[in-house]
Amino acid sequence: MTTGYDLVIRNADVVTASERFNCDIGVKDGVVVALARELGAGAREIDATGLLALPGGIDAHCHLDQPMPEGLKMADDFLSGTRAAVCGGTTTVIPFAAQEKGQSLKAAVADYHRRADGRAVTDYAFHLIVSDPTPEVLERELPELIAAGYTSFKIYMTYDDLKLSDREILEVMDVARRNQALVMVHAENSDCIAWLTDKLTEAGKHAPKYHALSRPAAVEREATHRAIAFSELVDVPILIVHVSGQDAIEQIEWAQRRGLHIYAETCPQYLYLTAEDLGHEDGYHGAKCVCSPPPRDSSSQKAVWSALKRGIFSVFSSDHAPFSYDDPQGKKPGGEEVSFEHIPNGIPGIETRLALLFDGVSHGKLSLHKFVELTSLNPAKLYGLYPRKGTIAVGSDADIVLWDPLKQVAIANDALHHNVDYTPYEGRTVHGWPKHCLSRGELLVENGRYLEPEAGRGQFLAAGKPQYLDL
Ligand code: DUC
Ligand code: ZN
Ligand code: ZN
Repeated sequence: MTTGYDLVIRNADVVTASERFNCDIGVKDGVVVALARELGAGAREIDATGLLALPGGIDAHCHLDQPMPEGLKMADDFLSGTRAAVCGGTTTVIPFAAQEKGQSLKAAVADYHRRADGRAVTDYAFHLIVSDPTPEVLERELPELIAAGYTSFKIYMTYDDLKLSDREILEVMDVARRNQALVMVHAENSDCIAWLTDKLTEAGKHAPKYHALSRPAAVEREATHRAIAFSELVDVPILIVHVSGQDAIEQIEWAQRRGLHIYAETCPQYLYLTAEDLGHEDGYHGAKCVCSPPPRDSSSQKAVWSALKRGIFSVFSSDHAPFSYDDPQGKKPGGEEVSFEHIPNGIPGIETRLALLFDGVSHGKLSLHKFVELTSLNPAKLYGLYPRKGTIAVGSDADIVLWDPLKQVAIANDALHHNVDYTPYEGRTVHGWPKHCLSRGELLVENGRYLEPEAGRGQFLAAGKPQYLDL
């Protein structure tokens, strides 16, 4: 029996994806070493009476300090982004090391490490973004990077500077199959978007609301179906990211019923925002909610809640893509209110992700176990971090969040810790909020107050191979 704990959390109501039990949690050297009643004394003790002890959240889709095209800059780097993450109950982030066309993938990874090192306060792994699958990338760089702990990569079916042709998508998926990596797909049809955008702008339609009309559900549905077909042809599991609503969900359910390994992710914006939030003919404030795919309508919101509950989605991420509103490098490029197709895509959400989903638990839309599965266990498994991350168990990192399930919080940007000048959820009240947050046994947030941990304490996590989930 271990004695002399660094930390003991007393009377914790521990909840994992499958269990709920009341006990003390003993922590030594950053790792959970005991789960039992009446543990011996710890050098430090936390009383968790009345709180829920959940595994730290894993935000498996967020963008931090990602290099941007000329003139644009993300508002959050690894310090402000992980600070906001931990204040919202997230203890591991997985942002993207993005390859520019013409750039070596390894150079992109090295550059991204320089951005994270000395800055992150939570642990982090990297996904790759493959935008230029040259023979060198496919045959040498990707297999070597996968072996070195970068076991997931995102590909785009849209955006001129990122998109791959159908042939290139097949080649990348084939590398994933041969090396057991997971391909994440941004599924929107590029030519449809370009055609619709031209029609809208030629008709003088430039307001942010037209962003949604340039990327209707059919655009996402078609690309989702095509990605599924490619996955079937190559015989490799894939994960469709940021699924926005009913149409794409139907495609994914259809594939899952056929026994295909099609995983899916959704995000808070598809539960809480609609296309109406992109505004009306006049005004530019709707730019705050411009993201892709765009938010849909209230019936799609219901479909997303239902698919979360039914296990169609495996992962719930923020897709935090931080551009400030009043910022010439953000939502007003060059200081201008620009036509919708030039507004940088993405909304902030790294700190509010978990509380927004937890509110669904508080209102009986989702079980607490499903919450843990979607926000911690499944991303840990799919992205090769389990069992170090994703659960509370002997031997796992002591990434533990003590939630106050009864606390009501009216979300206000002034109280958030990111570096963005707005939140799309301003004024929305949620039930349940993280009270204390520990990363590897170190208290980073106490009573909701950020304790200013040392920048750079976060460790890089070399990811293992994906552990595929039953669907
Ligand atoms: N895709 C993302 O994954 N994030 C932000 C914008 C986008 O198109
Ligand atoms: Zn995307
Ligand atoms: Zn994203």
